[in-house]
Amino acid sequence: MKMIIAIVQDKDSNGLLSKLVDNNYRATKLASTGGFLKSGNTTFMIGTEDERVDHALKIIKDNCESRQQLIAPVSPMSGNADSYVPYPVEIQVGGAAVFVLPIEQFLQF
Ligand code: 2BA
Repeated sequence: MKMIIAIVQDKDSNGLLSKLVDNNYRATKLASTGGFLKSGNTTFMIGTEDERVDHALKIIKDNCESRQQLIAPVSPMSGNADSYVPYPVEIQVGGAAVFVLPIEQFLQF
């Protein structure tokens, strides 16, 4: 068994959850915050059999878009003036950051 941890953008989360459930995956959706942008994203925990991992990864890939996002300039008063960038910078976020972990035991009581 494996645990898939997928960090996705909030905009993709409801569509992805529906697709996972439609395909008989069990998933838990958590509200999370990205360390870099310090804005909300969504983390999925999906426990599944080894042979179903590739299909789950395809569903994630097909349902999570990569998007450009603008980072607003941060006031030099709130940080290091040396790293101050006075204009918005565009970065690419997502589609999904995914980890696949081995599971030693899965128990339900
Ligand atoms: P954030 O940490 O808010 O990062 C958002 C986006 O900012 C990243 O998109 C990346 O394009 C950029 N970014 C992050 N750290 C950077 C840095 N040190 N320098 C320059 N640009 C940087 P993604 O790579 O698609 O990541 C989206 C979200 O996935 C991240 O949100 C974070 O919540 C999670 N994530 C990505 N890689 C991770 C990892 N290795 N461990 C844990 N969480 C991760």
